[in-house]
This record gives sequence, C-alpha cells and structure tokens, in this order.
Amino acid sequence: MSFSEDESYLSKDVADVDPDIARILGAELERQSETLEMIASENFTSQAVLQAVGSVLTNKYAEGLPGKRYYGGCEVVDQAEQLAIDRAKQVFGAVHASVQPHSGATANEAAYMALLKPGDRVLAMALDHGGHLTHGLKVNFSGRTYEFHHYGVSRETGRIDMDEVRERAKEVQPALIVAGASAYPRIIDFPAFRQIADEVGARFMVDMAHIAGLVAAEVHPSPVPFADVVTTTTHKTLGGPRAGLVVTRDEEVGAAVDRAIFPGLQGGPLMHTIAAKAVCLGHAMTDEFRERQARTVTNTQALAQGLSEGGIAMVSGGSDNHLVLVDLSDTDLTGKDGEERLDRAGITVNKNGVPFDERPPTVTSGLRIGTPALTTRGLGADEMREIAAIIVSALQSTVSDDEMAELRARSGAIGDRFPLYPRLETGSAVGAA
Ligand code: DSN
Repeated sequence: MSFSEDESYLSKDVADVDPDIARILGAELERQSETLEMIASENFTSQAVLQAVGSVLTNKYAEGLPGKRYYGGCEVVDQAEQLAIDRAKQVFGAVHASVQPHSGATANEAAYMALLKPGDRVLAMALDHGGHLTHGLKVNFSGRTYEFHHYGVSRETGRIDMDEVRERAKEVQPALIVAGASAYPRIIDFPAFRQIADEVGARFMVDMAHIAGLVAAEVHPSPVPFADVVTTTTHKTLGGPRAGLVVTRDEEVGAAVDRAIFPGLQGGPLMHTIAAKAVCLGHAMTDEFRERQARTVTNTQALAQGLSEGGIAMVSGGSDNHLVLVDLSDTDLTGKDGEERLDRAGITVNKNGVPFDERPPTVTSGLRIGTPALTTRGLGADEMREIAAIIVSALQSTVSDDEMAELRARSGAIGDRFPLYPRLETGSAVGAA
C-alpha cells in the first residue's frame, strides 16, 4: 500500500469507504426526524455530545484513573475524565463520582460488587411492576449472583406502597435495598426507603437511570443524600451519550465502586464517551437544561390529561415524571397491537407489561410513553395535547387504514415544525458539520 493510500485510509469519509453503513446512518437520521420518538428511555443528544463521541479520544487506552494510569500519553484524556468527575459531583451534589461505566447495567453490577458478596440477599422492585432486569431477573447476572427478592406496586393505586416495602424488608432481611424503576410514573420516596433500610440494617442503592435529568434539574427529589450508592445511565432524561455513571455521598464507598469497575468489571474506559459525559454534564448546569427538564414533566402531564380525556386508562391515573404507562388490560387491544398501531401513526413507543398483567411479556397489556426526546426537540404542551389526540384515535378499534394514514400525516407535520439536527444532512449523519 502506498503512502497516499495510507493517508486516505485515515481521511476518507464513511460514505466513500462503506456506502452500506453510510446509507444506514442516513436512514436512521431520517427515521428519527420523520417520526415522533416517545420511547421513555430515549432522548436526542446534542450535536456537541455527538462530536465528542465521534472524536479521536476513541483511540486512547487509559486503564486506571486520572493521574494513576497504566498507559503513557494520558495527560490529555485525564483532563476530560477529571472534568466529567467534577461536573458529575457538582450536578448531583455528590462526594465521589465514577464516570467509567460503559452502561447502566455495568454501573449496577459495580454497585453490587462494591456493596455485596455473592449470595447476599437484595430487595428490589419487581421487573413486572416496573423494575429493571439488572434488579434481579433470574437469567441476568444480578439474579444469578445474588439472592433477589422483590416488592411491587399496590393493585389499588399503582404506586409503591411503603408499608409493603417495610414488611418485605422485615421478612427478607436484605443486605441491600434497591429503589429505581424503568416504568414507574410517580415520584419515588427516597427518605422512606432510607428509613426502612436503616430499620433492617441494609445498605440502600438507587438506580435513577430514568429520572437522572429530572434529578439534576431538581424537578424530582434527589436520592443522593439518602442512598449509599446512586447509579444511572447518561442517555435517558439526562440526554448525554449512551453510557453509565455512579455517584456516592461517601469517598470510601466511591473508591470501592471505582475498584469494582476497574479492574473488577471493565478494562479500558471509553474516553470519547467520558468526554461526551463531561459535555452532557456541562449542559446539565445550564438554565436551558433546567427549563427542558421542567417542560418534560409538564409535557407528560399535558399528554396524560389528553389521554385521560380520550378515555385511555393509565397505571396510577397519570404521571409525576417523564412517562405514562397506558393500561390496556380492560380492552381487547394488547400492548403489542398498540405499539404497532402507534408505529403506523408515526409515533414510536414500546409495549410494556403493566402491574398484575395477565398477558405474556411478548404481548403485554401496556404502552410506555415518554416525553424526553420530543421535549428536547422543542415540543411543548400544545403539541402534547395534539399527540394525545392522535394516540387516542389510533387506539380506537374502528380506525380505518385511511384514518391511520391521516394520523401519520398529522404526526409528520408536528415533527416538521421542530427540525432535528438541522446541521446534519441525511447523507452525513456522522458529520461534525
Ligand atoms: N432498557 C431501558 C429502558 O428502556 O428503560 C432500561 O435500561
């Protein structure tokens, strides 16, 4: 290979090198632009975050921590990680931050490793009541390594019943209690969890992945003053790169989490993603971010109100946060049907089990619908009311193909009013423009 070929290997665009992948990148940008994205765990990250993720920091090995690495040449990436650590501590009011977890699942694994021995008992929210697979699903590492027991929500209210949690904690005598959920529309009472943990001599961990952005903006109470360890992803309400983060209020526990991540679970950290976490945490210090998180909540409330007025039932009757859980149990429509119908109407959501669901997890009786991504795109309460009306119509048993096409056109028209990534062309979805 000649020198000039070498040079072009490093310099060519993906469109020149790999047209198949370039087409896919463009098509995904188009899909994200042309549909209304309402998966509660998704968001649109900023172009600044995309630039950090697509940067030369991906080339660097940096096992260890800033100033204590196992590789040379880390003096630049050290600065990125230190900024991410300092900003995470400031944003969440924490004493220690570990910014290396590749994902929320790894963050949880590290927290367990720091606090537990294999076989220890843990009490967490049941997956089929809104919990997460890393909170003790039998086939997950969590359920295989530790003895998980679960609490759920009350059948009457759809909310976590703290008396039931206390009863379960007294029965189980866990070493650790976990709060946090993937499909829970209400505020979680962290002080009450702490009190129960203290009563039974357990540690307390919160997985705030879904609500981290709301917590950072103080539109949801913070778990940090109450929990021994708080884990999160950085890409949900927080709106950063796809990755994880752990914060603690105690230096010693934080150091144990660091050791659990490396060398316990991971090798080289993803320095490009860590730089992107720093960018996203920088965003989280701005008034613009706080306004967006507050609007995420008011948007969900406008959506919930519109759905309720259209006769759609929701678990717990509404929402305090970024998502609603539509309950189709009393209808002939399944969650799977509902997801497909909304997809045809140009709205992307996911089918989701509801508490006490009698349909199997591949079918379900629920739809989880979230507002973070569309709120980031700029939509407000008026658009949410319009979207609620589209959802209500799409879920009617009598909806015809023509009506569905009209609903899709209405969704598309809403999206057109809020352009996504205007500086990116569909053919250059990775462009730093
Ligand atoms: N899979 C994520 C969600 O959709 O909520 C949680 O990790």
